[in-house]
Amino acid sequence: MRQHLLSLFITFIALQAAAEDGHQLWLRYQPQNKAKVTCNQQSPTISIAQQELAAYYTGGDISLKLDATMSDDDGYRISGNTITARREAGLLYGAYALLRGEKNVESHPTFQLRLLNHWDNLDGSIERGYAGESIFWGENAFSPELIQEYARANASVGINGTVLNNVNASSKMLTRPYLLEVQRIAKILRPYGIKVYLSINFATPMALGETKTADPLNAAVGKWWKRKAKEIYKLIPDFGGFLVKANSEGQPGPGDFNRSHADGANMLADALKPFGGIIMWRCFVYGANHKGEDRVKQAVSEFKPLDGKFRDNVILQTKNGPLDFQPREPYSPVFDQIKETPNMVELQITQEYLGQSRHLVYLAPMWQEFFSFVPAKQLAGIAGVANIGLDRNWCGHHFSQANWYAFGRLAWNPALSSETIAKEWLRQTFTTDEQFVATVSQLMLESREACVNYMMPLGLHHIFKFDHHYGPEPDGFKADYPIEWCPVYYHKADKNGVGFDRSSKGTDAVSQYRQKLAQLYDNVSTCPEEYLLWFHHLPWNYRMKDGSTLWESLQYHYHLGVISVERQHNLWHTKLRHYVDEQRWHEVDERLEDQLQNAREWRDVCLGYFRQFAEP
Ligand code: GCV
Repeated sequence: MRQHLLSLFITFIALQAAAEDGHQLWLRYQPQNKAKVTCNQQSPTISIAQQELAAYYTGGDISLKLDATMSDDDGYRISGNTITARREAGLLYGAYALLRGEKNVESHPTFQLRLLNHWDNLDGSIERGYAGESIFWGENAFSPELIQEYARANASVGINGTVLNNVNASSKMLTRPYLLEVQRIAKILRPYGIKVYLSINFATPMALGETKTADPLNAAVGKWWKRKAKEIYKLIPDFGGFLVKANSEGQPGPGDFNRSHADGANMLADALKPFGGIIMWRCFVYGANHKGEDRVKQAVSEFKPLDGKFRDNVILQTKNGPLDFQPREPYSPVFDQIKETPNMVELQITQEYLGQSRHLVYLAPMWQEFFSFVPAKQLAGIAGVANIGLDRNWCGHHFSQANWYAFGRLAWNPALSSETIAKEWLRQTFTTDEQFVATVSQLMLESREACVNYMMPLGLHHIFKFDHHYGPEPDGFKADYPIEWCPVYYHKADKNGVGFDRSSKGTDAVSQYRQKLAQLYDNVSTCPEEYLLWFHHLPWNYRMKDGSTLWESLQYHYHLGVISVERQHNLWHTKLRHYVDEQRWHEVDERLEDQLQNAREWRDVCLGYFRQFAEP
């Protein structure tokens, strides 16, 4: 009996050791301890680069060199067994690049600001988080080891900044106990080349009862922020700056005191300027000053008149699309209209509107679509709303890790193809078997279009279930919603047709786009079909380019979306099984099954709803 128990115990331990829970992300180097790594200087960052290479590099000894003649950014050069960089962080990025397999290259980041935005609340919950609670805040948070692993993962893909809290920010964030926490986090992230930033509540001094108002032009308010900046920089000398959501979805802002976004941003910018900090001011505003105006036009209406009126340490941060992280949107015309103020783009890694952590949707193709319209060189930075939580595998779905990885890689080089990134990630995360890599990368590349098809094809948008945004609710209408949250407001389906008329005959949102595109989108016969119902309201029997009617085409797309997921699930369930360890295979399989059911639900609910108008 004892013998039996012992052997059971040994089997249990062996299984535990083999259990593959995804926690290691794409960082699965095998210890080698073969390389001798030297450097012409020493620092905590350089030590990390040395340790990583000494432990895992297999190709011989390495020398690291700081070289002041290289261009002043985070770039690196790998030449034979030498990594050269201008900055220490560059040596670290070069080390990870070498471990990833890069050889004889010189590489420089396109964006100088490559930031994650965490929508983490101080109680540990995460707004639109689908992978457990916050790694930074709340009862279970703050494990220095975990934060170090997070830092390492980010550094391995070149992310150099992180906003630690939700843009719907608590005023408590800037109180002493929390700032001390920020200091502890910053200390762990610093050697990995990662700066910390905070989201702030614009009314903080007033909310804490330390000023009577939060009016940005009030002298006491300005002074309060200057004092606060001094306090922050004393604790965290390399603090990055503030991210601000103001006068948006109920958040306070300068508008509450009849001041403009520029007044608000500039007051904060002045407070951080002496310390080198920046203000990232979000353009995600609607409702407040523009009631009744098409929501997708409101950011340009609000910010264009202020263009050029911001201090030089203010950057406007705008979501990729003008609405809200839909599976497909045309790009935001803010990027065409704001010319005198630096812009940065906010992408959403967490899949709020793309199946959350239940669906396998690889987002790189969506982000590249954005860059095909908005050249990266026009942008001062890039931010990604993180999909990271306390779940053992960090992101909920094993494949959601690919979106974190892809965000970092594209933030470094937006010209990398989605396919290259997918393959890189697969080889590091699962196996280098080329059959597996070819099949799964193809599956990943098709996954976003599949999602658009089974959720909202042909330019449909925002027909999600209220609030949680997971399933379909095309009939969603409650008089007490803000109208901009009602699906019926967006699809406008009735017996005469479907779609939102944003052409020059409708809300004229098309006119916010640069000339050529404005014309292209305005004219129904030249408008790309993937944006058709975004820009036009059309009869059900409208003829599509392939000769089918709009109604037939809509049905075709919904079915196609479901068929794609069926195929993906089949592949994973049968052909791909033997390439993947049991735990990860099983967890992905289970989620693909859920995804399939949810895709069918989207198809059936949406087509069922539209049918009553299309086939009365
Ligand atoms: C952080 C959408 C989301 C909100 C989010 C907001 C924003 O409305 O549903 O959860 O709030 O965007 O980006 O500020």
